[in-house]
Amino acid sequence: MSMEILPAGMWYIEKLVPDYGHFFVVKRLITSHKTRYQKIEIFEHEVFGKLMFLDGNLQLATSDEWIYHEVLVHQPMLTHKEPKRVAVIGGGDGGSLREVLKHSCVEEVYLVDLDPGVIEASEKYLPEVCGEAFKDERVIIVCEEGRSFLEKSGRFDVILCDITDPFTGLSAKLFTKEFYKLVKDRLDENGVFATQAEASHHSHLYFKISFPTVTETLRQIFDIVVPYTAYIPSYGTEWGFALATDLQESADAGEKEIMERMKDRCIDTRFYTPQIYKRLASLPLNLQGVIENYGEVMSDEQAEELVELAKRVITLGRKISRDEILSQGREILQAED
Ligand code: AG3
Repeated sequence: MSMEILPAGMWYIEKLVPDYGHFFVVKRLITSHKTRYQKIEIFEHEVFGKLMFLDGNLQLATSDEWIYHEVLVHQPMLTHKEPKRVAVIGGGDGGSLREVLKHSCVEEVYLVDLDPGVIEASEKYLPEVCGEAFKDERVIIVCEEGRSFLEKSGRFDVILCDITDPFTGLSAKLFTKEFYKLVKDRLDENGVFATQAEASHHSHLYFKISFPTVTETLRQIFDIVVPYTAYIPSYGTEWGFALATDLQESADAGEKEIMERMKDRCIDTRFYTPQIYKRLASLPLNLQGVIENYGEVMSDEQAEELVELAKRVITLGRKISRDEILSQGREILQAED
């Protein structure tokens, strides 16, 4: 739930799924405004630092955004032997961009975010996240939908999706097999792709697009898919990611190689270590089971349905039963606000 005004001391409630969520006590409101695409809210919290929400969904907290960004970025970047050309889809806050730029081999990075308002807000209110990343001469900023950008772009060594949750509608079509096919076409033959892939332990129990469906959908398109997870304290849950490539050799990189690559590229991290590389991708048995049992292939057609449903329900604003919510996805919940 997002509020028009967020006075200090108020509880900001993020409904994570239809039947549970988090609340954060607002210490100081920094901004609450609408862009053409979404509502941006940034406020300070005693422990989590600054928090940024888009349409009521938490994107980052300054206390731990570096865990999310290091994991999303370094896992694929270190899997590749020498990434020079990189595209970040989404990531308008600049955190992923900052991590990509740490790799000294990088020559060119496209940051492709639909909403210039997120970039502006980050530059203005979250300098600790974006630093000088947007000003780096290797960076090309493109404010465009990720898919239409890739349809006409050149090829990349690494493509990353740092995108919002699919149930919000804006990014649903960046989780489908048609999109992943396009990503594969835009990767060099040694190319590596990675995406955020929703909450690893429970997303499949609530949403149509979830950690196991992202993994399974990627498996339709790429030879090697490595789902991985990390605990992000401000998300209150373990978060899923997925890496995909067609090159077996890259997926087999060992601790020594990763250590050398980190050293050669002068990468300085707060969370990531060469040992973490394998640990992130060592899924416990229950999560392996989730992928096996709930993995489904997502198509554009299904994603479109999801977006339509979200729009319809928001317009109707009707109350619905928990069962209906669970079967149709979290977007319906917003109608209850
Ligand atoms: N990108 C999407 C993270 C989604 C987290 N969702 C949630 N906690 N409900 C984050 C953008 C950071 N660059």
